[in-house]
Amino acid sequence: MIDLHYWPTPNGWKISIMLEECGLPYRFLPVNIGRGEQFSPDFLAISPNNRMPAIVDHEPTGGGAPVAVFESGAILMYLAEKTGQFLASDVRKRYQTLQWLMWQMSGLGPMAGQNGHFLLYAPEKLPYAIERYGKEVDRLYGVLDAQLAGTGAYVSGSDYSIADMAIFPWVRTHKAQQVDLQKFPHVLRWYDALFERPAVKRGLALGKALRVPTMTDEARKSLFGQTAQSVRDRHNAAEALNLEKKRT
Ligand SMILES: N[C@@H](CCC(=O)N[C@@H](CS)C(=O)NCC(=O)O)C(=O)O
Repeated sequence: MIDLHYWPTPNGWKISIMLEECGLPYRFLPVNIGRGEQFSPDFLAISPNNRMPAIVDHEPTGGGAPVAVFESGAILMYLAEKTGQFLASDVRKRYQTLQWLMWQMSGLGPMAGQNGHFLLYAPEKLPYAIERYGKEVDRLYGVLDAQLAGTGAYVSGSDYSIADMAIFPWVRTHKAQQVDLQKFPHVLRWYDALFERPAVKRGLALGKALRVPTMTDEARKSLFGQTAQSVRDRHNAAEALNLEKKRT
């Protein structure tokens, strides 16, 4: 059984979609990031970056102790290796997929994340930040469109892969990102096709009822007030708690 520590957001959907695609049994453990549950000592022991998603595989290949993985890209690779699905073993195909997975992890995800932040959540409208991230997201959609025009099918070639599963949930946020998909016909064709996949629908539905559409003050404080000092404070608090537990 796999524990999925998850909240219904683009990075979470990558893994709920992959688990549904693979047909692996899993247990959904909500991490309400608006309420600060990502800072609980138990979760930090699995995901020290205080971000979800994370998984714990209680039946790893080859047996032995459970395996915990954080970072959605690493989780997708782990599950692909475990199941032998959605990541080819042929070296050329494998690295086609892995390079587009890294493109999502280092490019589309962070840039769209910042774009969304300055468009939707920043207390003031900052034209420079909005233009900077808006242009970069536009450029990245241009790159994706050209790639999909070339393959005529999926992002890394003729086979559906973990790269598609990483990119799709972020493209799902295109409206909030103020991206007009009509400008990117190959992305639109690919996006519509993926939306029809039953496993994608099930992955997107996981925890849907828990999703809060508006940013509350509590969530804003939990998500946007983090510094190195808040990380240190939490480590110290967890250590103090451990010492206390050992003493009693
Ligand atoms: N690079 C990480 C990013 C994960 C991430 O940013 N998760 C967000 C929700 S989409 C989160 O857990 N935020 C909690 C916080 O900011 O404290 C991954 O891909 O797994």
